[in-house]
Order: sequence, then C-alpha cells, then structure tokens
Amino acid sequence: TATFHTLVLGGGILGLAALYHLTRMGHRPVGLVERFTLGHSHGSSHGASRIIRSTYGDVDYVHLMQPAVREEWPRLQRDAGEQLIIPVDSCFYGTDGPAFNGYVDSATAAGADVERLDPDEARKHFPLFRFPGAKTVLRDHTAGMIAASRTMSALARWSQQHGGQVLDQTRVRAIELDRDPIRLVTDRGTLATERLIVAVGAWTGALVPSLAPRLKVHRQTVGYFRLEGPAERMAPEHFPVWFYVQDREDIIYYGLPAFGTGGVKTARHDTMSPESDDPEELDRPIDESVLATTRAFLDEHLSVAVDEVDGAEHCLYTCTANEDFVLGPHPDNPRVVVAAGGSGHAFKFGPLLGRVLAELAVEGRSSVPEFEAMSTRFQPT
Ligand code: PYC
Repeated sequence: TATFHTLVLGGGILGLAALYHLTRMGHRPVGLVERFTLGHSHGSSHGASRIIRSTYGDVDYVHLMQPAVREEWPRLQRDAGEQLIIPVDSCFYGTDGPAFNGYVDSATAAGADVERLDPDEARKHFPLFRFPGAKTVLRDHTAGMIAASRTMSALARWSQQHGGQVLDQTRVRAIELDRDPIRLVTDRGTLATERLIVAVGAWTGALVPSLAPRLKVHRQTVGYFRLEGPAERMAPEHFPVWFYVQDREDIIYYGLPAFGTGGVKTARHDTMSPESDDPEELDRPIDESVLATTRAFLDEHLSVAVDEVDGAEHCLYTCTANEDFVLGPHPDNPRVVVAAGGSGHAFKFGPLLGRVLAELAVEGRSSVPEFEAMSTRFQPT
C-alpha cells in the first residue's frame, strides 16, 4: 500500500480544516481517517451553528481571531462558493466583576472592533433582552454566526474534489509513533504515512495517552427554545448571538438565533464538573433538568416568554484546566502534530488552526504570527 504524504486523524472541524489546507498546499497523497460516518453527532463539531466573535477575556485570543476573521474564513467562503459566516448582531454581557470586565478590557486593549453600550442603549438595540445586572454590553462588529454543518460539508467537499481522500467508518486501534513511516492500525488494515495530524477531540486521551491527564471531557446539553410571538423574532435577522458571564459562580450561558431549527439555541457553557465524561457513551439520554435550568435562565434574561423546547442535543467539550488549546508537535515525534483541548471555543478558529496544523506537519512552523506568539501556551508536552 502507498505511504501517505500526510494523514489526518479525526473528521471534526480541526481535522477537516487541516485536510483542506494540506490539499490546498498541493501535497499528495493526503487523507483523513474518521471512525464514524463523516458529519456524525457523537463529538463536538455537529449542529447547524456556532458563534464567531473577537470578544475574549484574554487578549492573545482576540489577536488570534483576527487572521481567522480577515483571511481564513473569507478564503474558505471563496473556495466553497457559499456564505458560511451569517451576519448576525451580537451582545455579550455579564455582571460587573472581574470575569466579565476582563472581556471588556481585552477587547479594548487589542483595539478590536467592539462597541461598548450601556444597558439602556443595549435594551433599545436588543429589545428581546433585559440585561439584568449588566453595567456594560459589548456589541462585537466582528461577531456573527457560523453555518457550522455547511462549513464541515464545504471543507470535505472541497478537499475531496481536489484530491484529498476521506476514509470514514474506519476505526484506529493504535498509532505506531515510533515507526518510520508512522503506522495507523485500523479495523480496515494498516495505513502508513510520513506525517500525521491527530485531531480526535474527546478521544485524544484514548489515542494519545500522554495527554490524558491534561484533558477532561464535559458533555454539554444544548436546547432549542421556541419564543412566544412571531417566528421572525428568532431569526438571524432579528435575534443576536450572545453570552452572559456571571462572576463568582462561574456561570456562562450563550445563545444563537434559530437556524434550520424551530427555536433559539441556548446552553450553559458547563466546564465545572470534577468528573470527566466518557465519550464512548454514545447514546446518553438528554437530562431534562439541565433544559429546565436553561429555560429558567432565559425566563429571567429575555423580555419575551419562552414557549416549548424544540429539540435538544449533546455536544462534547474536551477541556484543559485554563481552556487553552493543546496544539503542536508530539514530544516523541515532531512529524506527529496534535490538536486537542478545544475547550468549547475552537470552532470559530477552525480554518485558521487547520492551516497552522498543515504547516506545522509539513514545515515544522506556522506562517501565522498570532499563533506563533502564543504557541508555547499550546505545547503538547
Ligand atoms: O466560543 O463563542 C463560543 C462558544 C459559544 C458556545 C460555546 N462556545
């Protein structure tokens, strides 16, 4: 069998974006190996929508977002020939304390295109929101909504049309890092590759055991809530992307407009559990009590009543302790590059990190200064 120039392991947003860039860079043969059917909902990259924003509580991520917004998302949209970033208004707010004030300070320090509104102005702009307890509301002009499942399809389609191979429904049993070429033992035979990118999300601990102690899997329960009144009020033209940060209790909620769903997407960003969830529990039932708590949050924060829940799903977060990504060469073999620890906020960086992964695997360094400036934070040591 042929030896691949580079293989990518994992068909989530980061793996697909890496395959897209490898293909775009002209390397052959390149391929991606995925355990389930491409587009499955067992991991972290399914669902119709994600938030894109520069509003971060850490100035380095504000900087890292800029090449993603300015270069990589537009490039992908041009290649795909379709709109993947949907223009949607945004309001990010929180209680007056260090956690939310960190977002205000970082946006200001980085000179990001983010406007500060006082709560009265904000209520005029966003009449569906009450902003209880907020002193400042941030309106991020770089923010919007990512058409997430369309992005996944576009990356796979473009890569396959240009010579990238996708081997899905192929389970990897072992990675033989110390072989040259590197070998992947799969349930469909053994694959050989000169270079490997491992982007397997919640399965990182199982496939790269040295990283297991740094990662915890947190299963999120995401609900779609109908709002009373005309359906247009839930649509992207009228309903913003938003989040709320509460100090002391470390509570974060977020939401997006209805987009191919009957209700607005809302969930608690929940990374507090001391336990790590098992990604192998593929069919865990939805916990109705989490949806009830989310609904109570919306009842307090919106000025319109919440109607019935129109569906719910799980999404796995793979979190590091400080929510920094893990991204860089494997300490035992620099021709293996690992991406993990998306910590519930990586999708918006997808096309940018895909480029970084492809460059690290092939050239040993990335051409993205904003990434290089923070790469020591991401080392998979
Ligand atoms: O990073 O904006 C974000 C986000 C929203 C929901 C989960 N992550």
